[in-house]
Amino acid sequence: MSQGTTFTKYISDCAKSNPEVPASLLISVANACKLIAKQVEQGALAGIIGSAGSGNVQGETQQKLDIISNDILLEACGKDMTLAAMASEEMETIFPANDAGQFLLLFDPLDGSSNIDVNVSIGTIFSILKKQHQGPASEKDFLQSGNAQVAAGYVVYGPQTTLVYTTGQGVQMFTLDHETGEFLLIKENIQISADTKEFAINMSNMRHWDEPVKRYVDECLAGVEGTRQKDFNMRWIASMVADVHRILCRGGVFMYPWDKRDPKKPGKLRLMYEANPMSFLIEQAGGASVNGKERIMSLPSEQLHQRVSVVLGSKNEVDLIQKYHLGK
Ligand code: P6P
Repeated sequence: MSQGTTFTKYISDCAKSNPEVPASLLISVANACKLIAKQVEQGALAGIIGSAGSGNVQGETQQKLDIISNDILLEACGKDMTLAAMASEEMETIFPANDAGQFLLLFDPLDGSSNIDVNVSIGTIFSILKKQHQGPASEKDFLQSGNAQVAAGYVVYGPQTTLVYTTGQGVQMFTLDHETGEFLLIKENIQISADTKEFAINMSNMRHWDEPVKRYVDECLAGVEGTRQKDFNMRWIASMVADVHRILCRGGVFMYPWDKRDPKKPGKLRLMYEANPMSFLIEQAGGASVNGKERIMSLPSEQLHQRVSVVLGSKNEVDLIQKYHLGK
């Protein structure tokens, strides 16, 4: 389809040839994100910067915009008759929508919110599953592996407000035209280069990493004089959406690995509404996504807010890191 096609037309046309596509729900999510973008752009002008003075189920301090974004998604998507229930990083349990709905929506309403106060890119991450039975949805219905996702994506609120999604037919990218209020197609079937010279990890945690991660990063830092025989660049935005968007645009590898600070915690990021949706996008774009040893999208889902170690991006780099984790 041609550049400039609206998201609504694009996804509606896709749904005509593939009834599995949750078109109505994707449009509801996109419309909610337009409203979130308006709030994010206002920032201090709307008095919505800073902490809400409450904590979420993760034990993290909620920013005012976390709650505003969550409420916008509940309100906008709750009216969608195809949606059975929602789950969010900001809510302990599920939020019922329409008992007759066939889809389940999971989201991190505003990922990277520590960047809100300093005007650095943040984003909304979403994942859509199918309800596997008739009638009201329960929390158990959400506990499906990443392979079961029927759609996933994010909206990054940065210099542009850009929506990236997949329904398993490749990865498409749309940018919000503030004149018309429409997301317009800018790129189809995005593919990530298998090799890269750019890695993203929070280097301040180096002393806590497991050996395979330390080995990989040390080899990157050794540059052209080392075993990799090339120099690497490092980026860390502390906003997964922004780091993943960069990787979809120019390749790279993103790591938030398990570390020794809290050995019982498998990782910082959440499987259901961060790692699974981003892994779907990355794999659809020809990349790879593992928890170190295993493919993330094949992992069983045991709890709504379970955490996972994440290594994703350019396939050859992820394969090398996985090899190190497997002791090869
Ligand atoms: P750190 C944001 O809070 C987030 O969940 C991801 O978006 C981001 O990649 C990571 O945490 C940043 O974590 O420990 O570097 O602040």
